[in-house]
Amino acid sequence: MTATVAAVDLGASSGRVLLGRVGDGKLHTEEVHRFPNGPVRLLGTLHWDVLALYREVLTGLRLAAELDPTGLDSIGIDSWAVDYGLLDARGALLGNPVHYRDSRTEGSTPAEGLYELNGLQFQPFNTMFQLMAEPLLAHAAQLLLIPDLLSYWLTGERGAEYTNATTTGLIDVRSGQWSAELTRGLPPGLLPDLRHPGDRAGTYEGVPVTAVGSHDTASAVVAVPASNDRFAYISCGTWSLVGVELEAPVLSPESKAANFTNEGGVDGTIRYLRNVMGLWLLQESLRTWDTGLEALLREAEHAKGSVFDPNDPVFLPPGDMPARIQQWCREHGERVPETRPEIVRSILDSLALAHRDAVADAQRLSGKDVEVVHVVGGGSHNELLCQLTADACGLPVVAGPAEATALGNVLVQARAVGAVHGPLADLRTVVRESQPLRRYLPR
Ligand code: LFR
Repeated sequence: MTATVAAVDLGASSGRVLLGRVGDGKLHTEEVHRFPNGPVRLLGTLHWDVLALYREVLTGLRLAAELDPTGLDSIGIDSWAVDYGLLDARGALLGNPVHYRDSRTEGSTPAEGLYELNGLQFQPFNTMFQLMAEPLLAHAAQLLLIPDLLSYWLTGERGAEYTNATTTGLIDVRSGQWSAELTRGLPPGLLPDLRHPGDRAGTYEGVPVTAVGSHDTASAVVAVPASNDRFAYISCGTWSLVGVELEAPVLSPESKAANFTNEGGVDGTIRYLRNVMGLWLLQESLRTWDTGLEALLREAEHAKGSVFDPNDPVFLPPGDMPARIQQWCREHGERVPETRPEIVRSILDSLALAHRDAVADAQRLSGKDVEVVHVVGGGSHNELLCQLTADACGLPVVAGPAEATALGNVLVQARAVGAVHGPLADLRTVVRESQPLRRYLPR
């Protein structure tokens, strides 16, 4: 059987809708719609433009349906994590969703014992901390994470997809259920019933909507083209999510101190990883300079870089990134990069070293040894970053696919409708055999 599915993949800087055809162990995808996404500041608060996103999703689904006259077999939606819309008792949206980079969660601190319960690295923007700063909470009947909200608008049905729900901080990492302890004090019924990747989430114009790994990183990890389980991955886009796939969480004090997270993956796996600030540093620099990347990357190859800590929280909010990087170097006695190529080189050198640290820590803390690092996502196109990462890790890097998130979304749908079978390893074989990949050896 061959299936044709539409994958909606929303990233922090762009969204896309892909048409995927899967059958006979082959995967073919075609991008049918792409649109920009980004924060909108409104009366001092940073929001997403969620209605514009919904309109783009509808446009993309219409274009996908036009390309496939026999009718889509399924639709699946993923996006970045942690952010949500609140609904009132009638199901209407209460206020426009707030962006996780908004300053309302500045100064959050994790309670004692939290890591042992939810297994999550501390990030000030995790949903549970946003809820502590949420003025609309008292008026809310239900909370839907972004992909679940869009899915509700398409289908009229509500649920909480598990992989994304694990990023709220409110799921018990051992049971995989909403934690009674962590959700105490929230309005009763706020959190919808969980559904899992592969579950039916309703229908849109007669087409089944399938829950996928609706956390984009969960979908990306599905499409890592690994040939055995001794791999680390870097899902490299706005963030670099660096880690390994495990069967059980690691909740040791060392793991907590190293700020490693245990996020829920597809098929009950654990995404044991660290958030590294990622290409956000570069995106915000280019936005500040109002310039493109290509020429700068070529110049950066021969430029001198300085090393800064990309995970310093000063880099989290939007704003003048080059100035913050220079300021960081000045304050920490590092040579201050002056030219644009030097700043770009500093970003890439610093990310490569942060990738190395995370790959090394993931192995040390989990006891899992890896022989290859897979770089997936848009960052896999950045040749200099891939080479620097291979050099820093002292391991071969396999780069691609750039659209791993959308491919993971497609494959989980295809499996749900019976066009592909088997465990994640089998889905990964389909990716490996259908996608161009590039290998970088450490120098
Ligand atoms: C990547 C990502 C990360 C998450 C961050 C915020 O797009 O989903 O996994 O930590 O965005 O939601």
